[in-house]
Amino acid sequence: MEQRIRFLLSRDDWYHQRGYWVLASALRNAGTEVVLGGIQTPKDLVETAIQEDVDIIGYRIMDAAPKIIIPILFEKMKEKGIQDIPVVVGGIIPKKDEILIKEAGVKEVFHPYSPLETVVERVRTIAMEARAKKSLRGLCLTVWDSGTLLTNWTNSV
Ligand code: B12
Repeated sequence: MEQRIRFLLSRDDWYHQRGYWVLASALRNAGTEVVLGGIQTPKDLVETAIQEDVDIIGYRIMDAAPKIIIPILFEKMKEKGIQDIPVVVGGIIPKKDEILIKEAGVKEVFHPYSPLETVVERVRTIAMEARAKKSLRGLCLTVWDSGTLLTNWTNSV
């Protein structure tokens, strides 16, 4: 049976809850397992991602400065060795910040009025791609363990 995608959804503010719940139910209706992180700092978010073994991290940013909070998130992810988990961001993201955070590694940024179906489809595609890469990497390591050298293939993953 196909394992369901595990999506960690967190947010930065208390007031703008509606989009958080709307998104959570849309993803859940599409067959995604949504881990509700609630309001989390990057540090807490990383701990939750590890404990819940998620495939993708979603951060809803309504109040914070994305260009400050996202580099902190990536730094914490790297410290804990989970930098391969894709991160998607939505909310109030100024255009200048969008460019910076995408350069830093954010896979996708969603703005107000993005059609929910588009958001859900994109999130699921990104998570599936990351999962496929992860399992291929596991396979490469297994081959390596059994003594066969497949360096070129491993490096291309
Ligand atoms: C409704 C609303 C409120 C409600 C929230 C009610 C609730 N329970 O959620 C209330 C009245 C509480 C509120 C309060 C405030 N608000 Co207000 N609010 C809005 C408003 C009009 C709509 C937000 C909304 O719910 N949209 C509907 C949801 C479904 O859509 P969404 O959030 O845009 O999400 C979509 C995408 O962005 C994406 N998405 C969003 N997040 C994520 C996350 C991930 C991981 C993914 C994949 C996708 C994704 O998916 C959704 C699908 O389309 C926006 C304006 C706007 N057009 O966005 C202002 C807005 C967000 N608010 C704003 C402000 C300033 C405030 C206040 C500070 C105002 C004040 N001075 O008191 C306060 C907050 C108080 C505080 N101390 O922080 C500003 C934010 C400005 C900024 N950050 O730069 C906005 C943009 C209004 C404006 N033009 O100035 N607000």
